[in-house]
Amino acid sequence: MRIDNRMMEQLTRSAEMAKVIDEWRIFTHYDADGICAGGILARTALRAGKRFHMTILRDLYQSTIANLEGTSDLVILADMGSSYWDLIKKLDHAVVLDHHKNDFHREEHHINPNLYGMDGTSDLCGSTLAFLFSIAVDPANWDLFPYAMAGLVGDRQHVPEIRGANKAIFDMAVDKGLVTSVHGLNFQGDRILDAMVRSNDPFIVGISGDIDGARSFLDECGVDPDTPVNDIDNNDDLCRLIASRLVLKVIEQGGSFEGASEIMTQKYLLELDGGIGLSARSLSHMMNSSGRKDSPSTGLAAILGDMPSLERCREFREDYRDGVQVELLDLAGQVERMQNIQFFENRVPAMGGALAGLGLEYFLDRRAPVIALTKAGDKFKISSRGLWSLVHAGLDLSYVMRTAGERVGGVGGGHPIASGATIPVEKKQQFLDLVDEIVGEQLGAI
Ligand SMILES: [Mn+2]
Repeated sequence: MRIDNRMMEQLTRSAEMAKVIDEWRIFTHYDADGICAGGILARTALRAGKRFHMTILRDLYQSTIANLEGTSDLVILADMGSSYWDLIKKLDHAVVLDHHKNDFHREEHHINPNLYGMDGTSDLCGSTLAFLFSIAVDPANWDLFPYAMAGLVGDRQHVPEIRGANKAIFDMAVDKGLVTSVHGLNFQGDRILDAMVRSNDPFIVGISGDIDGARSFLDECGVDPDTPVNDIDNNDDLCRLIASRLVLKVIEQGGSFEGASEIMTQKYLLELDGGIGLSARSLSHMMNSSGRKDSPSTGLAAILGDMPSLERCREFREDYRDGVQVELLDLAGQVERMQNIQFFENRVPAMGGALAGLGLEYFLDRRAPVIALTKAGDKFKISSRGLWSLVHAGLDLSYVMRTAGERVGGVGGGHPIASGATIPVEKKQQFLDLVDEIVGEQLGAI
């Protein structure tokens, strides 16, 4: 697939506008995709001799845009902005590089794959779109591709395979030697035992968070627990033996097709500045964790080449991974079932989406989307997650969250498979009832 020509022409026109403005105000989202998009834009700005100011946001509010009124700076919104396009377009110089669904039509400087016949859920993410903008500013920015790749993996657009415009960019990056792909076990870490025990994705009951269980599993496979993960990846027979037994375990624990397919994976190996080798997944997790630990600027600094920040992101990642695991081990007992959905009250801020997604993929009822509610002051922050099998059956969580959110005086939106909302705390039950009803309509339940 080629990248849509009209979109590329628009990116070029937006890049031309950007090149003549010296001050760039960049807004981006605090997840891995957003931070990577922001990092790519920051480096693009620096290389073009611009001053930039970056704001990394959990949510974009109308007031943020209202405050920009009258500025002569270039305003770039990455991984967000489409929903406020009617306000943003009134600014003198603004570019939106978003991939979330919206109700607008194509207009100058509003760049969103959904407006160009592509699917923003799978074909292009915030960071691959920011990357296209970056190479439209200067083709020498191709070397920033590793960050686009990490963002793509962060938004899970590599599952079940890299598609659409992402694929076109990826293929070119492979040709340029900017990424190497290797098939192997989907465990991150040096030694197999530690990598399996700490793994949340795949989450394998009796192995994840269970060192004795993992040890005896490896024993049954005849594998030394200290074997480097790389050595197993390089040994086809051993790799297949372990993988086939793990797939069986995931199926036995009620895991989804997506979950079972996570055991073996395509690993995308990147090389960062200073010759640092990392997998796209590790880099994306590091960026994601810096955001979740309320320090997305550390992730940004790492992308700008600061080595201590990269190290700090690695620590954030370990902490976050362990924290998610503690919650996952306890999740099954907390989930409540309604007719068409299941939900839980999440205890740890910024973990709701991850827990909902992982729980659904690996051990919760695969027939019902999962809603995580996290209390924040007088609001609930809602994260909802589905599976592709549910989306193919008609589920559109973007519509569900927007509609149910608005009906109880909140806001919501996102992607069909993963979406969010913010609602007044006292509307919890009304909101859940609405979500249950709309999901039931979508999935054709009685
Ligand atoms: Mn994104």
